[in-house]
Amino acid sequence: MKKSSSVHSFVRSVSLSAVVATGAVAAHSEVVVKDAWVRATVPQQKATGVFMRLDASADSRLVSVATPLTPVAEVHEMKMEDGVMRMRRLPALDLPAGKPVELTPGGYHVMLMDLKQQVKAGETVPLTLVFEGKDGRRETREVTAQVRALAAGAAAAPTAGARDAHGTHGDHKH
Ligand SMILES: [Cu+2]
Repeated sequence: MKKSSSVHSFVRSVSLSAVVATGAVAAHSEVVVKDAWVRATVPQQKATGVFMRLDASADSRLVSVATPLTPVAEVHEMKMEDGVMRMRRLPALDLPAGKPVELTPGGYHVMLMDLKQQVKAGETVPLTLVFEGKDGRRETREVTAQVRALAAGAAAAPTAGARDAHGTHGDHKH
């Protein structure tokens, strides 16, 4: 008995990542994750942002993110409204087919909150991303994000969020 070719739809674009699927999966969405990075924190800072580029081959959504750094990781949107930078939580981030979505400081981002320790430049952070296709099928992707500091000159830029400001002190004790 040969269980041969079920419905095989060939993945048109060759993915850079290793093949995650175990077995034949019919026409599922393939999301390519690029340049994932986490903004470094200063001591006592409780929140930071995760950024990346998501390129979906079929309509899908980023529905959750998990990391060992904290149990609280949310997808946020930041945008200017009436001259004020506002941030809100999204239930999911839409990833239209063939239209890359950038998560950037000042835009969409994954917010890590309740951090227990400092996140230092040069470290790497494992992330587990869960994508959901239009058919409701979920796919889990493991990626490694690099921790980077923002350039010193960019300190005034609206970045990982208003919450950051509360943890920032003007005087340095060290
Ligand atoms: Cu945020």
